[in-house]
Amino acid sequence: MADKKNLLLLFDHPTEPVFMDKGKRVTVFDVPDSFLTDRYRPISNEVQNRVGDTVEQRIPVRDISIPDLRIPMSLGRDEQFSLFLPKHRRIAGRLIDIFMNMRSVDDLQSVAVYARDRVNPVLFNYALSVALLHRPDTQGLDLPSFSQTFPDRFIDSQVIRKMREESFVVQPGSRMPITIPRDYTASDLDPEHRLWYFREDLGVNLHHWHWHLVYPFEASDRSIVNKDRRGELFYYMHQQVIARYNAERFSNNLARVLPFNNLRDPIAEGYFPKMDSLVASRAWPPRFEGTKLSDLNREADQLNVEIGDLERWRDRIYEAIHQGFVLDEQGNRVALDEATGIDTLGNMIESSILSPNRVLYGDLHNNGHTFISYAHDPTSKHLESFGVMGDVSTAMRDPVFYKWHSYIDRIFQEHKSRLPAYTDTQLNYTGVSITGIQVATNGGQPNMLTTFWQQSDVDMSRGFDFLPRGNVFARFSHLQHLPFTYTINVNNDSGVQRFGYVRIFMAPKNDERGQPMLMRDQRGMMIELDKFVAALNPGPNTIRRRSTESSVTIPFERTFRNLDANRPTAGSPEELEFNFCGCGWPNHMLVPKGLPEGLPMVLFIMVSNYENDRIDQQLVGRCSDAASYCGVRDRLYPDRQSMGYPFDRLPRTGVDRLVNFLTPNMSIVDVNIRHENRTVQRQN
Ligand code: CUO
Repeated sequence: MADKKNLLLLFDHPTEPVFMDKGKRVTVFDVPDSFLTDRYRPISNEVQNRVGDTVEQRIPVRDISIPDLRIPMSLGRDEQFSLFLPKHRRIAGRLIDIFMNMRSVDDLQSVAVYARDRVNPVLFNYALSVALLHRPDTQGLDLPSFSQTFPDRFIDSQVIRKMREESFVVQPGSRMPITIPRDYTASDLDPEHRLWYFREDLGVNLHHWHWHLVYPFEASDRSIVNKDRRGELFYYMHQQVIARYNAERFSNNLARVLPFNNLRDPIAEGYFPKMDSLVASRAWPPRFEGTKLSDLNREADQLNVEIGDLERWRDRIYEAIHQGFVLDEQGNRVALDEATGIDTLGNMIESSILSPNRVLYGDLHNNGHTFISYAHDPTSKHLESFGVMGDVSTAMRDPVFYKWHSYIDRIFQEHKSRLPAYTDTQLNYTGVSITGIQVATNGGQPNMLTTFWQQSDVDMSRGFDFLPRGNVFARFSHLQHLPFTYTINVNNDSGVQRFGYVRIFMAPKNDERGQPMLMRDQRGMMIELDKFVAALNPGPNTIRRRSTESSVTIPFERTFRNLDANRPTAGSPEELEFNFCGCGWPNHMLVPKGLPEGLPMVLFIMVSNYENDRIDQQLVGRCSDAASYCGVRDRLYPDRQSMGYPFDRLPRTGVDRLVNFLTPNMSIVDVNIRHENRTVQRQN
């Protein structure tokens, strides 16, 4: 029987023919001759034995009759694949179905080997990833990081060239890491470029790609899409990205991002990605400053959408929000209520196939990505493909991503602002009060956080095709912070043991003009840092929690998942933990950069009554440690409150400042984030 782990080798060297050697142990698939493509079939002997004696492992591939692949093959091998294009989604859906429906791992392996050299490599990677994440017989597999398979989507093309040279000329043991320059996409003439370290961070982009992989918006098997509160999670994860981005803007003396709320306005910001697509062998197109959107009419992509369509969808969405209900396809009213309204809107605005009515409310957010990504060639006159906004692995690089998503968030907030405010009673936890909170780095001053730069090396060799084997490392600079610990003093006067859900957020203290923020502004800038359950014994309790335990983040090693090293022992509980997914905000980006002189922030901690919040379910054997933005695989979102609680709604009347919002089970403290402009090398 085929070993499911071998399927992962099919991700290696995505544009090389399938019979070429794979993996760190030289492994080849014994491909039936009839599976080879026309170029290689006549010389099968020659090509299949090209690695010769060095082969350490041969994987037999059964010759089965292959399902009809015409639809997946209708996308060219060297075209750019994008999930935002309906045509490509249909094609992907078909391939996912084929992979999902194979009866056994053996058959899946055969069809995947056959398909690999015939379908578009990015489409192949996506469809196989979705299938491996969702098939019951391929659970526990650890998908390779997308940045290692397609490094061209994450790093400068000049670096790629240097890495090729290094792998070609130098033996594996003597290769040096190639440094990705810190400032390669623009100069300081562009103020937006100050945010390069956020927008172009490998971990941030990997998180976003992974999130969309775990929460696809379309699949013919509805259960793949229909996950617990996925619409709400779409809203919340992206809302948090904007909140984080704005804190980074404050860390660079820039004002909050302005939403792209008039689709006919020119987009002030330009973006020149300086990346080449490995699959298309073309540069990712840039967008010049002041580019305007145009109606799209791209025959080959089956795209014919007008800006007017987007505006109509937007108006209908606003109308639904103001009326408090949406109309489903049968004309029934579906209430946008406190419990499920945001989830409905999330699916409707994104949109996913769970949208109550795609004819009426359209496909606003996805089309925004598409319009922006084709702004340079809306009619395909120049045969150009989409820009970085057209793909989830690259979209966050572009400043316009944040403008678009701020706008999308504004629509969600329109709904949230119409919900009743949480009352004192709802917010309070009778008998439980916080008497003090503090945050400190090891041996550091209380309530002072420190950030700096770090250089880390990531092995990119899986994605380097047609080159000698062996590791080849990219060295990149990223933000980092000193780890810290929260100390929370909580009194439990109830006389019995209770449980609290500890919710930790942070937001800038002042606005861009240096004025203390109003609660209604500040709540939108609250960054979730952590959420966890704590047992509260009668009397005083001291809770300590480390920043590395955050429910928002995953550790560096998991973001970059080096599958060969750092792997927990097979079968151990740690391995099960390791296996879930690379979804999770990268821990190195937990804390905003801050300013050299310190960025004043306010830390907020609330202990809510866990009895009201708890979801009873078993979490054993599933990675659930980055649940805040990613949920828990095959489980319910582990919090009964709305995502972003208690800041997801406007404060009750009379509360204009955060300090007036506090009930006894909440506390705030001023925190300063100081940035030290120094670079340390990560010790691997
Ligand atoms: Cu994640 Cu617009 O949804 O990028």
